[in-house]
Amino acid sequence: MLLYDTLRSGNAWKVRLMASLAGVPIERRTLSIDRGDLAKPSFLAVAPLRHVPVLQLPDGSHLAESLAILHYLAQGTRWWPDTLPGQSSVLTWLSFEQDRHMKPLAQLRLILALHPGGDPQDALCIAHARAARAALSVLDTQLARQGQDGWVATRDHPSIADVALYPYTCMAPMGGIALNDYPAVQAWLKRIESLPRYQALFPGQPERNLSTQEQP
Ligand SMILES: N[C@@H](CCC(=O)N[C@@H](CS)C(=O)NCC(=O)O)C(=O)O
Repeated sequence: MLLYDTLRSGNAWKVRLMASLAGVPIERRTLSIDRGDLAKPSFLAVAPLRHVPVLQLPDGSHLAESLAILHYLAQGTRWWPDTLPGQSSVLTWLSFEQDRHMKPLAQLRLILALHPGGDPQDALCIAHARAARAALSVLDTQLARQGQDGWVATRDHPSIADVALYPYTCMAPMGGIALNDYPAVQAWLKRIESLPRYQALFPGQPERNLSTQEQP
């Protein structure tokens, strides 16, 4: 399968992480927002939502949205639970990720790290920081409730909810959000990074997870 991504997209990182953890081989077609690749007709033809990630499936069709792609890749694996309560709990945390978690963290990283020159005292940044801290507090409370070795939605085994929530939580410090106040989150990040076949933002270079460098 072929993944359309960009080098530093956290939403595409979710997909590459999931594919690696589930042992699904994927090829990458890495585009550049700065070069205008996402506005080109060749990309728009396969990406009606005009965002990465997009995954080309074996039948030639294209699937958009990171969480839909995680759901696709996890079928038949323990990353998508086989009980209705388990599946429903995963959906709860996927909704949380899109509704309250990803956007403020992604925007802060974009404004303050990837496009340097942003002002953390700007009203928009202050609002994003407040929303990001509120989301991390919810996540920390949930992880503490799940126990020392527990996972976000399903206590005994990680699910696609853990994969979905990992990248932007891990990269929160790039947007000025320190993780020291969230001990259960910090321990959970380490558990994810210890999983067999964990994949860093730049494959094989976990020390660059918080890097602003474009070079591969
Ligand atoms: N809800 C979407 C969000 C995807 C998204 O925001 N993608 C960003 C990169 S991380 C993008 O393609 N941005 C292009 C642009 O802003 O022009 C998902 O979870 O996949």
